[in-house]
This record gives sequence, structure tokens and C-alpha cells, in this order.
Amino acid sequence: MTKPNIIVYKKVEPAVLEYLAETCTVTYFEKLTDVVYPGFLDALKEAEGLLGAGLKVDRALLEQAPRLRIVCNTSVGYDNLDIEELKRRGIVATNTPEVLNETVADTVIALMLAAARRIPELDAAVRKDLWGTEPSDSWYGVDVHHKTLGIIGMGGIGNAIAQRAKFGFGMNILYHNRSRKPEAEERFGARYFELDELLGEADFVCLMTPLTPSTAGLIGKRELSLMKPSAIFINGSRGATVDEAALVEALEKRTIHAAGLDVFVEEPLPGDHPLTRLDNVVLAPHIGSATGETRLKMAMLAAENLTAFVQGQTPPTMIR
Ligand code: 8YV
Repeated sequence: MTKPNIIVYKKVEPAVLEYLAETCTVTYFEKLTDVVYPGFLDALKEAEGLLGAGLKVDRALLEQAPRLRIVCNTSVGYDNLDIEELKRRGIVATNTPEVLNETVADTVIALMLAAARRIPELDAAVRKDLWGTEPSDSWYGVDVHHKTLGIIGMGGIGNAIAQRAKFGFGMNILYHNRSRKPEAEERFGARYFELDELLGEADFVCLMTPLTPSTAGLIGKRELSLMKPSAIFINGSRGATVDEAALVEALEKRTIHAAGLDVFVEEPLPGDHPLTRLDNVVLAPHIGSATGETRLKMAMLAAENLTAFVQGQTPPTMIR
């Protein structure tokens, strides 16, 4: 029996490629910079499966992929996929929930601490030999422990953040979500708040919602104005959930205290972006899930989805 052709368009561990090669013929692009990357469109014409993250799989791309039957994201987010269009064409889509929850939660806590305690700014000062040149109180930060954390989007990652915040830092947890989460209320004493009320109450506002038409631009000028002047805003979801220009303005005018951002409207973030000129923002290059262990689990789960499908089984984490 001939093996189905598939495309892997993201760098993955050799073990993942070996596993896929047992059931598929793999065309591998370690780093796909564009759909017109040499050879990609040719491979797409023959491909029955796609595996990777971030490629915009929309009608235009699908027109070039007449044999495609499955798209496996190596990410939990799937805002890069036009799910309606895929469904219309009977193409299956999968993502990688759960396996990255703990790692992304670690990153979010790191951003909270880094922004509150100004770690990158002060690291730079030490390297510039400025230690001791300014009054020591000019390097004071703000406490994280026992403060109020507002989590917007209480899914698996939100829960892992709440657990760390509650039991590691004694924080008071508020959350906003499409539906109530009784389990989080019980485990972390998390209290459900409407968005506006949460923004007004929280010392740390942590945005973890997926990007959908209803969450695009969720945090704009008005929402930022509801936050406390002492608030620290963390975005671990997608850049487009926030009005970036409004965020820059709030940080510049210090109507909020600081921010820690892992995601941006344009990625990679251009080096001359206004955010890069502010010292009250910590910038990370979309590394929420980026540890070797977790990225391997994510790629493996995507590969298991693909393999199950080509063997006629239901993929374990199919998007429904
Ligand atoms: C990375 C993420 O974007 O899973 C997601 O939705 O945002 C991240 O983990 C993704 O894995 C890219 O490789």
C-alpha cells in the first residue's frame, strides 16, 4: 500500500519524523517562511496531511491543496485555521491541548515576576555598571505575593496559572470566562467576575483567551482605562486580542504600571516597534510553550493525530 504524502512545515525532533515516516511519506520544511517557499506549493498539490503551526490555512491555501484530508496544528491555538472552510471541505483539524498547560503557566508567572520586579531592566543596568550609581529605591519593584490576579480565559492554562498563583504566591484569584468554572472556584477559591469588574479589581490582569472573532481586540483603550494605575497586564494568548496601540499609550502615559507580553500582532515583533522603547514592558518572543520537553510532546501529539487518521481511527485531539 502506498503511504500518504504529508508535509511537516515546522522544525520537529528527528523522533517525530521517524514516527511519521512509519505511516506517511514526509516532505519536510524546517522553516517555512512563506507559502511560496521553494517546493512548498508543489508538495501541497500532493499532500493529504499538513503538520506544523502558524501557517494560515484558508480558502486560498486550500485551493492549492486538492488532496488534503487532515491539518494537524502543533499548537493549542488554531486561529491560523479557517475551521468553517475546512469543515465545508470535509478536512479534519487537530490541535495539542493540555500537554503545554504547565509550561505556558510557568512562562506567565515568569512574566508577572519579571514585570513586577523589573528583572530585564535591572539586568541591563547591572551589565551597564550602573549598580550603586543610583539611590537603591529607584530599583524597587512591586510585590506579587498576596495580590489579586484576574485571569481572562480559565481553560487548562488558566487553571495551571491559578494553581501556581494561589498555592505558590497566596494570591487572590478572579476569573472571567465564557462559562463558569465550578472546579476552579472550588480548587482555588477563584471568583467569577464580569470583564469590566475584573479589570477594575485585579492587580495583575492575565489574558489567556483563544483568539476568535469575539475576542479580537478584547482589551482596548476602554478596557485599559478600567485597570488600576498600579495594574500589571500580561498577555499569553494572541497579540490580536489586544489593541496594541492603546496598550503602548497606556504604558507610555503610565495609566497602567507595566506589562509582560509573549504575543504580538506582528510576529516576529519588529525591532523598532514602539513597545521596544518602553522600559515598563517585558517582551518575550512567543515562548509560552517553548521548552524542549513540551515542544516534543506537542509535536508528538500532532503526529499521533495524523497517524491515527491515516490508519482510519479518530484523531485523539480533533477540533470539533
Ligand atoms: C506556539 C502557542 O505558538 O500552542 C499555542 O497555541 O501559542 C504556542 O505554543 C506554537 O506551538 C508554535 O510553535
